[in-house]
Amino acid sequence: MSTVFLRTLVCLLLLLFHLKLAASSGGNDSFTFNGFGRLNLTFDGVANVTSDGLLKLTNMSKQSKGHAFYPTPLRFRNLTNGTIFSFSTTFVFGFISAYTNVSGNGMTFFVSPTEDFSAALGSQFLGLFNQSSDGNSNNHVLAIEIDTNYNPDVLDIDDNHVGIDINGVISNASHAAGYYANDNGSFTYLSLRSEKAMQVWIDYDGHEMLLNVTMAPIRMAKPHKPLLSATIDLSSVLLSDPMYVGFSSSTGSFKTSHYVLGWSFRMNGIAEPLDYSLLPSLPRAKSNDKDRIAMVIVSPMLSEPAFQLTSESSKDIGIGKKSGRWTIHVRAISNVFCEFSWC
Ligand SMILES: [Ca+2]
Ligand SMILES: [Ca+2]
Repeated sequence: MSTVFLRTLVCLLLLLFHLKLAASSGGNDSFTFNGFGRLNLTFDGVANVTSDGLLKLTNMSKQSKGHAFYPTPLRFRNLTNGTIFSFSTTFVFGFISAYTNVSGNGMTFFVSPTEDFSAALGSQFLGLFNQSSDGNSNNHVLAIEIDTNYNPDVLDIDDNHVGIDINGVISNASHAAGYYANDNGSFTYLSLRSEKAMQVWIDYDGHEMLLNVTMAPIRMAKPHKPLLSATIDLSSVLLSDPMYVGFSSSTGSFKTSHYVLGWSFRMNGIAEPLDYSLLPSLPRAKSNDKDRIAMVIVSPMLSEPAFQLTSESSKDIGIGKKSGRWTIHVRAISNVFCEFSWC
């Protein structure tokens, strides 16, 4: 009798499992997280959820990467006619750096066929790619990057931008972080290093093949004009098989924590607005704990340095005499050192 009962129970559980899969493949998936619980997401690398419900993608360690995924892969393609569904997502994020004036490297929202990013690198690759895989059309990855490090090797426009990435970190389109005012269209620059929470909206119109990315400070209504707007046929990027949605983040030389406070997603519709009153707060780093990476302006007329530089590591920035010449070295980008010398 108990064996029959157990078999019945197993059959029921299998039926429920298949019903869940069917629900996740019907093109109507949606979810909203106003703050996170550990069971809301799956994690990789240093990513985790804090006790107060913050998704913490990186944790103030250098050369790190973290990923968080919605546990169930979602179907982005209409199997009847092969087109890509419209979708929309919004999230609130914020970065906390160990330094007063730099952070790095950034984070992405991504759609990927795999949860396995073990071969991906941090730093400018944002935990999604490496030197070999970057730009490969077989990646089938769409990412929206929020980037705080200027990496000229991957054609970054500056050290404070948002980009649309297809299969690699050389962006198809990118723009300095900020928003356009609804009344007069003027552009307001937003510093990603401000340690203030900000919101991003990503909307893809499958019929128009139009991808819009919009951002604003938290609690501001979504601006009418997107920050980025690009016509992209995602049918060559997103696969027929269900794909994972989530966030990646990486650090390089600068110790930074990258946080997500809330996240909403909807296939074939507008993502449910986040409830700001329910979101956890972005932690504040104590300013007197911070190191300062100085901007260095060197005058060749000086015979001795007339300023004091401090850094958490003499490897990042240093000053001294080399072959009788005063020399400043700055590790500005990953392991690239810049040296300035004068007599
Ligand atoms: Ca970068
Ligand atoms: Ca970039």
